[in-house]
Amino acid sequence: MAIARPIRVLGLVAVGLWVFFLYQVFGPAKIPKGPGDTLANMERDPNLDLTGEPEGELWRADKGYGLGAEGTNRINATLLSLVRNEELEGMLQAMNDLERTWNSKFNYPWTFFNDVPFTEEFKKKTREATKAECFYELIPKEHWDVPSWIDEEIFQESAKILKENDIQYGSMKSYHQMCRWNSGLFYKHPALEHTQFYWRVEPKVHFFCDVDYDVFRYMQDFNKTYGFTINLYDAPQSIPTLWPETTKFMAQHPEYLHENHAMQWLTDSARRPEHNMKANGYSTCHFWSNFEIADMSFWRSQAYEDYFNHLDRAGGFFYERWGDAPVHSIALGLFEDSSKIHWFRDIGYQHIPYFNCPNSPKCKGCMTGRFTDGESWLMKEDCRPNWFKYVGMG
Ligand SMILES: Nc1nc2c(ncn2[C@@H]2O[C@H](COP(=O)(O)OP(=O)(O)O)[C@@H](O)[C@H]2O)c(=O)[nH]1
Ligand SMILES: [Mg+2]
Repeated sequence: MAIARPIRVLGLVAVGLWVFFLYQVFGPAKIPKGPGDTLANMERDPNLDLTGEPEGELWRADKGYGLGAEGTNRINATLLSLVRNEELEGMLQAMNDLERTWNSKFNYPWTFFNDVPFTEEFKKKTREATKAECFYELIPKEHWDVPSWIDEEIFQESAKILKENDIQYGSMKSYHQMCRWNSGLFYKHPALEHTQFYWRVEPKVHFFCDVDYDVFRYMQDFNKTYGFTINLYDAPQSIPTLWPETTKFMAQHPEYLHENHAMQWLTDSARRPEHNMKANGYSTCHFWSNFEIADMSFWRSQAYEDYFNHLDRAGGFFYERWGDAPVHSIALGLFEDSSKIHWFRDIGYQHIPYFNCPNSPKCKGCMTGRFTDGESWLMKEDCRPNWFKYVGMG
């Protein structure tokens, strides 16, 4: 009996679909190429879980946080921004976000730093964006200038290599100066001599969640040295000799290694082996330092002073593009008790193109659990899973 053609076609399609189904179920297991390669390979983001304030007794803004002398509960801390006059609009936007969500309740001062004097317009507009005190500081030449031992010709040659490797800002000298200043000099500015804690704020960043406790008091009371929101992989070509220099330094100073270090996080090679290989033994994982809430006593310690001087002499701030983020992170991972490093999961934050966006009724304007609003391949830049794995979510 002849079967009508449409029925034959339908039958063939049905058989084809059945074979495809069986192959999906019983076929070879799919090997993920790496974390974040596809959206399906992402681990569950802890930001999807309901997030509240940190546990323990917190200081509220109901008393002791008034302006000036009334602010008896404020501790020795400042909001801190290195910024250019041309970035005024972005600075105002970041200030408005942080004032709205936090500082209008606690009135911590703002300290602005620049390598050239701030304009009157910059001072006027930023003063208008806060009730708190504002300070405007010029960076001393000897802190900003390229050090005498850096050779201009080698710098220019190195800049070409960085460019070939697509390292952003590689040939922009001021970017190298900025990274060096943020690594080892900002806390030596005379204006910060009597200040212990800071919260670093960059122009154009966003804050999304109401924070109703004194974050600096939290750091102090719970014995925290460093607070972060985002943890990333770095471009290995920007730091090929940072880890080798670090291991040289550690061989000279084994006494600086803290017994509760985060070496496994620093040297992990399981998650992104090629990164570890190209960075010569460093995972490249780092706290993204455009956000940092930290105790400057750590940077002022002998261990960090010696480490920074070693790196500074090695020249990689200019001949490579060592960032303050990996430098700070390596030092913290080696010299500090890792339980003193805190993930501020409750502070909603964005610096293009990454977010920390918790699941909390206190947050508005970001999508819960979203890590990036850029291309999906950026997902693999997330190193938080390794921090959580080796150290935890404290
Ligand atoms: N005063 C001053 N600030 C700078 C300079 N270069 C960078 N910054 C600041 O350093 C921070 C990081 O620079 P940014 O351009 O945001 O770098 P990115 O975040 O790595 O893309 C920002 O707060 C900038 O305002 C500079 O030459 N002078
Ligand atoms: Mg920036």
